[in-house]
Amino acid sequence: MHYFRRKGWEIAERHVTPESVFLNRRALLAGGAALGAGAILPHAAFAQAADPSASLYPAKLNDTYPAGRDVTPEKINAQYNNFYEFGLSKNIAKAAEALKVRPWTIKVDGMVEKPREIGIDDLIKSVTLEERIYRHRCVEAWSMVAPWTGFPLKSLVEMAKPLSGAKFVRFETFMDPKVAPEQRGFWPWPYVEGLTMAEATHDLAFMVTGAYGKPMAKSFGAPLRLHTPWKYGFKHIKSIVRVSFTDKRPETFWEQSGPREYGFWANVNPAVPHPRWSQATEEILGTGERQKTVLFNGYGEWVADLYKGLEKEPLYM
Ligand SMILES: Nc1nc2c(c(=O)[nH]1)N[C@H]1C(S)=C(S)[C@@H](COP(=O)(O)O)O[C@H]1N2
Ligand SMILES: [Mo]
Repeated sequence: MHYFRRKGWEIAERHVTPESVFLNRRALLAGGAALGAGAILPHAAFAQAADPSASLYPAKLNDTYPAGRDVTPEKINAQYNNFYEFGLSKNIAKAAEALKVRPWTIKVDGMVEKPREIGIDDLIKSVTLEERIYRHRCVEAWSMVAPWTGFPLKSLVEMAKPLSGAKFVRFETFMDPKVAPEQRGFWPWPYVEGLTMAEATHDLAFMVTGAYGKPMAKSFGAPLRLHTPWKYGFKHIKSIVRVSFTDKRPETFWEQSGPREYGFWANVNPAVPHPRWSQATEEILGTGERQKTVLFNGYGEWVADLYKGLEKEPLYM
């Protein structure tokens, strides 16, 4: 565990990142020997039938929000993921194959007219899929550009018919320690994220079902993940099984794990450093090059108004 002596941004080993260093360090402090010891189940045992939604891809490109940068090659992106349920390295694609993504049901509950459960394929059929090319900025100071396929989160919100008192949307990832080895450890699983209603109904907030013109790989968070490109990557919760409407701000996985380092808002801001590293620049995944980080990850003209009157909130952690 030599890397604990280094600072986050000095880490040379590609498989040890600030977020996972954080999880690891806390595990060691607590004597959590179980972390990282999970067995990876044999890949072939989980071979599955073809994805029933496959014929809906590729979908038409919506270019309202130009990425302005090159798409990260699929080969690079699909081998460099944060999905801590399956391990603390970036190299979890094989382990994530253990996740069974059909049948898959999403519970929609809380402050809604009528709580319900909806199968992923019924959900996909009830919307119009489109492609959007989004920039993605991880809090660990790397970035990529991905061609996602999906639908605006606001269509799901409309479908859910939230009550007028609902102020937040809470998202939850699957919980299955038999499949996801890290969920056998003591972290506050399942992974939870949240948005305000204003954020969730903003046209940029996107529910992702596919990537690179086909149903997305499990490592990307199949069959349903969130992408809010003006926020740090940890907001973009993967493999969602529950969407709840509430009048209380959800306590997220990262707020519970490290409240001094990771907050609810998590808007990208180069001027506000993470407590352990600078956010001024980012490494462009797959290139070895760095570029300057931009406020709201460059989406400010569309989202800055969401935060008027909230200046006292810790909007950038
Ligand atoms: N359930 C779940 N969702 C998650 C994560 C995770 O560990 N578990 N990691 C987050 C982080 S830190 C990032 S940067 C992105 C990574 O998405 P990618 O693997 O598609 O690049 O997923 C986010 N969503
Ligand atoms: Mo991240």
